[in-house]
Amino acid sequence: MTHHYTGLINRYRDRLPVSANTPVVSLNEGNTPLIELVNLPKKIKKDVRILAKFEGLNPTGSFKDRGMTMAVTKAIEAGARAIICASTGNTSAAAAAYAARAGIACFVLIPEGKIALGKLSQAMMHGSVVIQIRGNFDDGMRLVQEVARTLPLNIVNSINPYRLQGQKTIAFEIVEALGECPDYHVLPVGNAGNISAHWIGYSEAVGLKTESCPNLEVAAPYKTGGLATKRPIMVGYQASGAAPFLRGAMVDQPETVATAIRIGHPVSWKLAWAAKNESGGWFNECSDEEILRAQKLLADTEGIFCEPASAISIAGLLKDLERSVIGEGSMIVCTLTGHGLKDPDTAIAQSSKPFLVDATRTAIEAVIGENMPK
Ligand code: AN7
Repeated sequence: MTHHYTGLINRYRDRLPVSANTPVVSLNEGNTPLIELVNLPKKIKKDVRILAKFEGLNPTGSFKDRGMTMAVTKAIEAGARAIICASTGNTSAAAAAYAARAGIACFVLIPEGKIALGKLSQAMMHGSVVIQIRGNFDDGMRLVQEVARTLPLNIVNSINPYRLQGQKTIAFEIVEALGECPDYHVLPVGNAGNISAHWIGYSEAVGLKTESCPNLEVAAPYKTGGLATKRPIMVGYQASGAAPFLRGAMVDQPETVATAIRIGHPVSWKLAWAAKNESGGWFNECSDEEILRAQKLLADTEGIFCEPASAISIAGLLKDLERSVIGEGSMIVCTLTGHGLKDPDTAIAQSSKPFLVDATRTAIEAVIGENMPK
């Protein structure tokens, strides 16, 4: 028996829709750290435990790798030679990387000018065909479904149920780390696949069925239970300018600095409502300002650099702790969905500028003198 970790399909193959003959396409994704926030609870003077599941440490820097290893593996198993997705950035980065690994073609549709630089560089670098559209993610999602109707393309957006199957494994890892489910699980909601996948995973961990699972035929031979005894309350956060779950209706012109979740017509609409309702949870919204403040706060106080869309987990949690809907004594896990390096422009724009001085010892000592803690 080797202890070398080889990705989430091999780790959880008895809980995933794969057979011994399935040709696994993996970059050793998953197994991400669950990091306890040690400074933030003190800073906000709340007696709570907050644990961050840092999905930014996946191979392409976001949680999308969990879904993509499954989606591309099943595409290869079915003989596919090309995959396609619409994306706000991270899905395209993951699709491009796993397609490169599998040796198949990859087409990505992205909204012109509205994806973070790191993500664009990934899709380009891995050799996918990058198609910028004069439209938003929702237009791209519609177009992908239209072209895949006639062309031999395998869609790897989260309407592909294998994506959610891969992404559910995050819940297994959390339960194994804690020995139980947390009281609350908080996370960003964009296209709404991830909250649904979390809920599927937690439900399977305790052995309960859920309306969040889209298509039980593709699910594992339903091997469930035995990992935990109760499910968490699920709380989903949306950017105020792109908050269909708060409005109770689709949003036609979504806008937010958190471009990853600039989505107005989420495809997993029904599944996410099921996760919220079955768990007794709720949705809340945050302004762009609150999102950026939380991103900076996390980076400054805990040394964890996540992208703006991920920081909404923290922004929303701070609000819900403030208004005491999440009470003292609670244990909360928050998913930090993507790495801060994905979006260097937004990070630089909100940080203090570097000093520029002559290359002399006096100049350096002057800056140190002004900035040394007293
Ligand atoms: C960092 O890449 O939809 O609610 O096309 O990149 O499952 O959509 C990204 C979504 C949260 C929202 N955090 O997850 C895409 C895309 C980050 C993200 C979300 C996304 P879903």
